[in-house]
Amino acid sequence: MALQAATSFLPSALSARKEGSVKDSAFLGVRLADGLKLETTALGLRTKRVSTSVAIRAQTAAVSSPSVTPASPSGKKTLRKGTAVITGASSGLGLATAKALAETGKWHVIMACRDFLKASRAAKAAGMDKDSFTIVHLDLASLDSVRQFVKNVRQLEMPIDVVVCNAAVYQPTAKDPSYTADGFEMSVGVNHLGHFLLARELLSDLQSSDYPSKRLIIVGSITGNTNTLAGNVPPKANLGDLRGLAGGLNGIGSSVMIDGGEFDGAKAYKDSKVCNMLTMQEFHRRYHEETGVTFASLYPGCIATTGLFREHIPLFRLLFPPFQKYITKGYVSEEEAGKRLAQVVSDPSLTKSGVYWSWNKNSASFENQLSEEASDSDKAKKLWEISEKLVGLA
Ligand code: LMG
Ligand code: NDP
Ligand code: PMR
Repeated sequence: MALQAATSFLPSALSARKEGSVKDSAFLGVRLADGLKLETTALGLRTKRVSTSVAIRAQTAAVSSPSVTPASPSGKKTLRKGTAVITGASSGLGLATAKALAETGKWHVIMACRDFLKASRAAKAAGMDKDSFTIVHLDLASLDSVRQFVKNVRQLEMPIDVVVCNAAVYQPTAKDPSYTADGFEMSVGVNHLGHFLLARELLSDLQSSDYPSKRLIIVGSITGNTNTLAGNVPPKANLGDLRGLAGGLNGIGSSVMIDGGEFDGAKAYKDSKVCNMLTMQEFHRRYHEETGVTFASLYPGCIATTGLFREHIPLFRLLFPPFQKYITKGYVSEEEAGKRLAQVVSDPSLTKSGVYWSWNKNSASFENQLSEEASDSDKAKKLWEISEKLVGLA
């Protein structure tokens, strides 16, 4: 029996909080399947169409499959559907990966997104089957939202087989820092600290999954690796002795930059990617043997057309794709990058833990070398311990 996970979120109010109303109506093509067990969850959602924060009453229906591997009519064992949580699946790499996995028919994707309407429209525009995904609200710029997400996702009563920490913000033109709800500089707060808490919380769920290959993937990048040309374009990543992070990255009595320096949005992003790659390795060292979970990171190629560059100047956005296509030749389409990340999620040959995957010119995967800083195990340990304190785990 395949996983029957037809789920929907049906907003009954887009204005004020409106409790208790359950409508069996389609929303943006996502319909609640008949005859399924209903569970109701209130999810706080942010939308770009309305200026104030709104709460959307959402209904979720989920039927989870038995966890044993069932037999097909032919007598052959078939694998149940896997469930993969992907953060930032409303655009770019996350969306392309969700689509690639959903299209196989072997995966149900939990799209962990901060903007429900955007995610819903994006899934529809990508042609994803409405039964192949569930959107659950997650704003990584708030630790409360991360904790609430973990509760909500557990209420779905689906196994969690793979978690992909993909979402990110990049603020190359910001003159001044902005902050998460908990007062951390935004890039490191969202890209690293929000994901750090999420991954730590969901590790037990991964551990209890009976899926043959359970994976936690944290998306990295070449630009955080100073052993490459791209990683040497200023400003370069550098975590220093982590003094700014230890001080809380809040700009009050401590720097907003991990190394204690002046705010630089491009550097903060690259630093956050180093944190992502160090965190993956520290997870591997601490938990691979004990849990059997595969921990991996990757550089999917330069996906020069995604929303990541939305805050860059228009001239950059115009020139960057042709520059990457014709000069560096590092360009990949969103579709190709999505297939690459989908491989790291599901390919039976990519089960090795602690690896930073990259792809060569023929689109073949290989284990890549990280820079000295991004493979520094002492720094990874220190980063882990400070991050634990900042997100309230220690
Ligand atoms: C910063 O500027 C901004 O200040 C910051 O706000 C933020 O936006 C940040 O990373 C984002 O960028 C970066 C700036 C400075 O780079 C530029 O964008 C300037 C562009 C200059 C154009 C040069 C001509 C290139 C060819 C023309 C193609 C036309 C298309 C242009 C498309 C533009 C999009 C990119 O960068 C510089 O200072 C320039 C010097 C960069 C050289 C870096 C290379 C260092 C090499 C060091 C060798 C390392 C050796 C490692 C080897 C490892 C081997 C294993
Ligand atoms: P996009 O901007 O297209 O996607 C980023 C996603 O993150 C969006 O879905 C965005 O949501 C989401 N997001 C941002 N902030 C939050 C938040 N506070 N809470 C929840 N979700 C959030 O960029 P990419 O697809 O390019 O980036 C995806 C990953 O790929 C990143 O980790 C990036 O570092 C990495 N990467 C990208 C490369 C590239 O060339 N583009 C190269 C190497 C790595 P929303 O849609 O609501 O804005
Ligand atoms: Mg870079 C040699 C190849 C190469 C590759 C693979 C990338 C990837 N870049 C390369 C080279 C260069 N870039 C060179 C020579 C320059 C100077 C002209 C250059 C510049 C540049 C800028 C200004 N590149 C950039 C920026 C950005 O703002 C992007 C960035 O740093 O975002 C953090 C970026 C990127 N270059 C890449 C990749 C993958 C990015 C963006 C995405 C990321 O790391 O997530």
